[in-house]
Amino acid sequence: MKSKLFCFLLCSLSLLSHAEGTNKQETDKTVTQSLIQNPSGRESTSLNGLWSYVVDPYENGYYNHRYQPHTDGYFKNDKVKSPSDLIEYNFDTADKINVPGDWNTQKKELYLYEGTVWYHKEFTFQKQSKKRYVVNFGAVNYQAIVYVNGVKVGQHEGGFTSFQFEITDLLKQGDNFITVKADNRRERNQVPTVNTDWWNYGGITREVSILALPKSHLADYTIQVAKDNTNLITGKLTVDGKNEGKVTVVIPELDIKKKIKLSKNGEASFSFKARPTLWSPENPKLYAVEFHYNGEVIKDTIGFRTIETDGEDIKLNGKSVYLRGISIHEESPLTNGRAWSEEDARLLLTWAKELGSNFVRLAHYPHNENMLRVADELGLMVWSEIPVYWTVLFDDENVYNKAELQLTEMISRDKNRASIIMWSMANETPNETARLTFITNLIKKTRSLDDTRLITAAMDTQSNSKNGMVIEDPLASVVDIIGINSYCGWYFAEPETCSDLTWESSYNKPVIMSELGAGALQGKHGESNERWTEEYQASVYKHNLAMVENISSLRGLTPWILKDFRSPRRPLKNIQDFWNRKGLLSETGVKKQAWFILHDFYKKIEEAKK
Ligand code: GCB
Repeated sequence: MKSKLFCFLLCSLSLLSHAEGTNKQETDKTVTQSLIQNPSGRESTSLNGLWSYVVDPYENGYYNHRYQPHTDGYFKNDKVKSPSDLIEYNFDTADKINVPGDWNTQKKELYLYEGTVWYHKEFTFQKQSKKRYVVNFGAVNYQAIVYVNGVKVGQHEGGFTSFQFEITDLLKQGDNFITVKADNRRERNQVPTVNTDWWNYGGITREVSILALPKSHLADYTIQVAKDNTNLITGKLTVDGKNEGKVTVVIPELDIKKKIKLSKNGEASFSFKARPTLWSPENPKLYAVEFHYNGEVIKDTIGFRTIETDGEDIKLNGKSVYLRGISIHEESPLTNGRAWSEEDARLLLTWAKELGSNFVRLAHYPHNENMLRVADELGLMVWSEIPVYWTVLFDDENVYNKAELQLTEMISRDKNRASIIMWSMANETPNETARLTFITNLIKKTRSLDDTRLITAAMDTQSNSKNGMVIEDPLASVVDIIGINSYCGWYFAEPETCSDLTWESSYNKPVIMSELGAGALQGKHGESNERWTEEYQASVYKHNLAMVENISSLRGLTPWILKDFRSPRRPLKNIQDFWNRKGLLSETGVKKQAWFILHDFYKKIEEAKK
């Protein structure tokens, strides 16, 4: 297994060297890898805190005047040694910026900036000879090239997933430096593509740490109850390094201590009997689970549950559930920008609970790990999604590879979170053949990585026949749960007409109304037919909620959206000012009238269940 991690390192390096001399757009191929599972459960050194930064709109620190990569770019961290030296950057005197954190909301002048920023941090490190070291980035939006002590260790593309590089040989005893070229330029062949409806926050937006691992370590594990038998706990183990024999899995509360023998190549599948209390929103039971291997004890907290569909029903632990959901972007009033911390996660998800939710749609990209861990703890079921949004280039193989990489990294990081019940492949994609092939391939990949969760996509294409709406996007036939985004009363029709709008589905699958909503500026009042007033938004909710009650295959909804969020598509002065105003809460968390309408609706549903 040693080869896996090293391959990642080497493959990245070889891709980089291949990339040199070519134009940036051609360097897109990235390597799929399985991540070191549970970085926060490992011995680690945090690199969070203040980093120096240099803004580099022309990528001067990377390319020379012939647009060839420099061999002595900013990553070399060269210093003036004699007064005649010409060096046009200096990380020692450069301004500082917080990591994690987007640059847009930390630096006024970078609010709308899109391009390269160099991040640099110097740190002292005590290396132990028996350890291997891996640098773990929670996320960098969108492209990152990472250098340790002036040497490239790899590159990563995709703004919302973790990535890691082994740096054992590059780390020094004592003084070290790490440099990251972060580039959030939007390009047509990216995932997402150039146009979205959210802010393109740039930078090192999630935590950074160096993991200290035994030479041979348990790189990856999966643990869950068997799909068809909740008295059986099953899993998989993957060791990286020399096979040291056995991994011990301990679940103290269930009196479990199992020694699992590894195969020659350092892998094992296991299953043993146990009777865990199952995880659910009513009782989000989590167990402390430990993995002991080669001197390392990895601690995790794991919930056990099953999820399946049965005709038009969604069944959690064998019982039908109705998903009282809400959509959420990864933005918090605590940061005023991209959210990343446990506090941010707790604030957002506590609001969702207060609303009466048992389910959240984490739109439109994989959120930070704290969101999933807090969702596990609070008992919120989760829809987790990759940014295959609107019109990515569906007929471009490279773009497919990028989407598949993000999907793989999302599943690799989060497969042990009980809260996640469905993976979403895409949002509002056009009904075209290339699109269907692209998403069908993503679905195949998902099922090969995780056949225990459900697959969904939010769809956009419904025909408005004489009798109402008909779900007829062919994507509906390849997913397990049909997500429908529909803005009756906002993008089409008068709000009052929505109550009577009918929906037809011929798929015998559960349907979730994955978006509905309307914009309102918190504190703006008027008649219920006046756009942007709280009354208008409340009226849209009232009539849409009447509509959803009549959709027989509907098993839940995730209205758009918990909180106002930044979007450059929303310039209307004194109303939007670059905020999408469809939040039930203002950007600072003040409730609008529609909040109470949805809250009462969810209360009614919950009470009807009793
Ligand atoms: C949608 C998109 C979402 C937008 C929303 C809107 O259909 O899925 O990303 O933000 O509509 O506000 O228009």
